[in-house]
Amino acid sequence: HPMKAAKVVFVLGGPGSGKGTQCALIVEHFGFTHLSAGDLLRAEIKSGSQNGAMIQSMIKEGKIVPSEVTVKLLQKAMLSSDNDKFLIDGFPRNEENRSAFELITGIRPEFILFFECSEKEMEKRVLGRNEGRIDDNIETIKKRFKVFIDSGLPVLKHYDSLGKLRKINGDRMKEEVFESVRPLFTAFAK
Ligand code: UP5
Ligand code: MG
Repeated sequence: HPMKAAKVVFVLGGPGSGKGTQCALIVEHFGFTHLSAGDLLRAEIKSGSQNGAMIQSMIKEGKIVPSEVTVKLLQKAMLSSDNDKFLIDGFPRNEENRSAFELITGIRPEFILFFECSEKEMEKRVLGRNEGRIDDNIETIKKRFKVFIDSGLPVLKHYDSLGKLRKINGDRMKEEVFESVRPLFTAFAK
């Protein structure tokens, strides 16, 4: 386990809850490296990889890509970085993701940052984003909400039972949300 010394924070929340937006602010203020599992998977599709077609169809359906694919991408990104502080955004999405990551990397997260946001607000944000994502349409969004409830909530429950869950009200303006996030990271300031 060559990465065992790395400091990892998992950043979780429903689709459009503001994970990517808040990660950018944490990077800027606290020098973490941001690894969005979704971005890594989308880059893998673009790269013309063997798995590209499979990943694309899973994302289009709002389904969770097999752990071995995602964990490998995260591991590769961590090993090729010279930083030792990582925000892992949008992963783990189910209990199987969680146990595969722990087993393969030996890493236990410092804590879990969880953005709580209403479906009404998340839907508005995702539909308003306009970045051409194949999953940003109302049918796929409904599926993403359901997968988040069915598969994502058990992960949050697990970390809550370990005292590692940090719940943030994500329903506010991004600057206000960040003021709640900031104190959680002051211990990691450079
Ligand atoms: N915005 C952000 N904050 C705002 C605020 N406070 N007020 C008003 N607007 C705000 O934000 C979304 C939009 O809202 C943006 O336009 C932003 O400006 C605005 P963003 O920060 O992008 O939210 P985020 O939570 O990152 O939303 P995202 O859509 O990326 O979340 P998902 O979890 O749905 O997407 P992700 O890329 O993580 O995963 C996509 C798919 O990949 C999954 O559905 C799944 O199929 C697959 N996947 C896996 O299979 N495994 C993985 O491990 C990861 C992904
Ligand atoms: Mg995102």
